[in-house]
Amino acid sequence: MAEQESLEFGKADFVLMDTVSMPEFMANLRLRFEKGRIYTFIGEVVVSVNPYKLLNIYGRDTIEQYKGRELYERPPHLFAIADAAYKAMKRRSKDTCIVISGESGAGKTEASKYIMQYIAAITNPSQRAEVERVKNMLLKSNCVLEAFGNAKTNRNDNSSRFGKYMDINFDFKGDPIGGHINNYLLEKSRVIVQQPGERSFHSFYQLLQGGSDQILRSLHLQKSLSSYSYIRVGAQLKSSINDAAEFKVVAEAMKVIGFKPEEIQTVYKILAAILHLGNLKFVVDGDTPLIDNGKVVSIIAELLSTKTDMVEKALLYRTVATGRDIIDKQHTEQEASYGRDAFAKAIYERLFCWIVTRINDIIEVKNYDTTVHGKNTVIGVLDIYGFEIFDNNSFEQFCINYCNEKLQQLFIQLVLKQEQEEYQREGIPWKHLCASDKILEFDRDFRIRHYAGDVVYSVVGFIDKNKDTLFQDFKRLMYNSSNPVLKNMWPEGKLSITEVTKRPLTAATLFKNSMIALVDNLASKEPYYVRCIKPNDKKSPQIFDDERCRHQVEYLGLLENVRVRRAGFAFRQTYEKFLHRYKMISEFTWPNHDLPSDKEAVKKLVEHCGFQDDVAYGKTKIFIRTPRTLFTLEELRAQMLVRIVLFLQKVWRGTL
Ligand code: AD9
Ligand code: MG
Repeated sequence: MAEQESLEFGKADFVLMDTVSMPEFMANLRLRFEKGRIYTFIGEVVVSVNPYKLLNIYGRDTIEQYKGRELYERPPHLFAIADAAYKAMKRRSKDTCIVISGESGAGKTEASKYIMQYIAAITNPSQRAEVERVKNMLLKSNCVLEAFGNAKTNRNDNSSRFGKYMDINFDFKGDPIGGHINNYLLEKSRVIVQQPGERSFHSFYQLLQGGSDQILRSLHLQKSLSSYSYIRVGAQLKSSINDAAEFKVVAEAMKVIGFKPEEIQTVYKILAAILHLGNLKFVVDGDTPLIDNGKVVSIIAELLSTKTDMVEKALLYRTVATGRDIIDKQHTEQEASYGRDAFAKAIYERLFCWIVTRINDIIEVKNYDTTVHGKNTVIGVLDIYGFEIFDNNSFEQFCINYCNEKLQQLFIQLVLKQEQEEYQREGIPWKHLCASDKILEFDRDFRIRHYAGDVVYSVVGFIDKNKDTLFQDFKRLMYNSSNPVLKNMWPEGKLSITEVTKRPLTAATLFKNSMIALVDNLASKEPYYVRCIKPNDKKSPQIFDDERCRHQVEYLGLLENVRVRRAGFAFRQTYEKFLHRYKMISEFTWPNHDLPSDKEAVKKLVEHCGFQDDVAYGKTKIFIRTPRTLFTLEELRAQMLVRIVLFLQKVWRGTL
């Protein structure tokens, strides 16, 4: 159990509740939130409540208190979970992952950043320059990704509009040597339209508010947000983020990460081209659509390093192959507007993916020879867009909520079901518990009963977004850009119309496949969980909305989690591994035992230490009920190691 603070702060681990009931759970959660104790354990799971205010609990001194300590030695904290994942990785060479879940605005992204900061702070004690460089890149990449992938929504001023899974690779010493980011489906429709009260991606506002006059002039932009049709909806909104200051921070971060000046310049040009595209109007002359504001086309052509007539052609025509003939088919006005918006969304999405790829190029593990240095191990950190329900829910919410659904199922599978199955397999007496397994159901009006609530999805635009059509002409336009950075983002533009035969997979299929791969990846690692709760919908540090919190506790399955945990065993290990680690504690097992099996040897060791009432013996593993026992074993082991070292030193010096 977690080291107990004064009881005035409530119970630090829900496992310690007198009775496992919703009222008691909620009373403890509320008390701790009101006392500024936003973290509480359920065994090895950390439950976090968004404080909506800065707390002085992430500094160097706090980091020192958690470094190398056992999970239950210190009060609950993200650092405790980060340290546990790190230790498992280092001591047992296990790939681990930290899965952070909770609805939109619950605090996942902030938690993921604190976890990464912790890992950066406790590693590389010898200050190797290359490791410091890697750590710096990993930390700096966050603010760049947030600038281009986050936006103000009605749920969260800094809402992640993409999913992020970051692997941090460690060498045999446990120091970070690189990383890799997987990004999942960016909500690109936000580039062209936002709901009232929301904004587009931060990057646009940062450029307009923070770019120097010279930069803006070169991009033919003016500071006024309301001049640009694509971002007009949220132009007047107050943001809690200082866009102008953030522009400089992001530009500096890109520089430090290793983006070249011409690459950064291209990023700005793409943002500007999108803003200008939004202002393009089509007028109809007879049946023929024409571009109303030709000057804008030439600006776009200049920014994208292509020719004005080619941009115009791509906007007004599309090339189609009819049998052996290739013809230019003129768009209707509606098709032209559709094409323009699809183009704007696509170049933003490409830009985002390119930024991720560039960061990956820079942070990926290089020159690591596993035959010399041993296995390189990984800690993965997952921070994905949270479950969300808006007044109007479309394809994007469908994907986001589907993703959360998958993660919830994984949690049930890993934390609840696997636990029960393991006890059964090992022959440990066990009363079966029913986990609330809520599988997705469809009824016909497109209402889906999700684990976190019912959501009605609007079918308007759904199929279009799923098909995600981008006329091939735009791809060729970009591939033929004389800007090499841009050209590189569009490799498939080199295909001619007759070569493009395959119908691309739909957005939902691609997303589904990426989710299956993600879940498989997480399931192959040792998982650690942070379950985030949003205390109210007003972003207030004062309000603990009982009803809202209870709902989240319910659908996150936290009470079931406590029940499984209380009935269960905190720690289990195969007899062989257990002996390998603790055999020096007992004279019956050190240096080797002469008992008929490892299981018998472990029994002897446990009895010798007096822990027999706190363990159960499975077929292949020992199960330990309370973490305190494990902690004591670790202490005994550490004392013995010191004695062994002293003994060896004496032997070495010949003083024995
Ligand atoms: V979404 O699914 O991406 O829409 P998140 O990621 O769960 O959502 P986020 O981490 O962005 O939420 O937190 C929302 C806001 O809550 C932050 O911008 C902070 O203002 C606030 N927050 C969250 N966690 C903390 C914290 N530990 N300390 C202080 C916090 N403020
Ligand atoms: Mg987030």
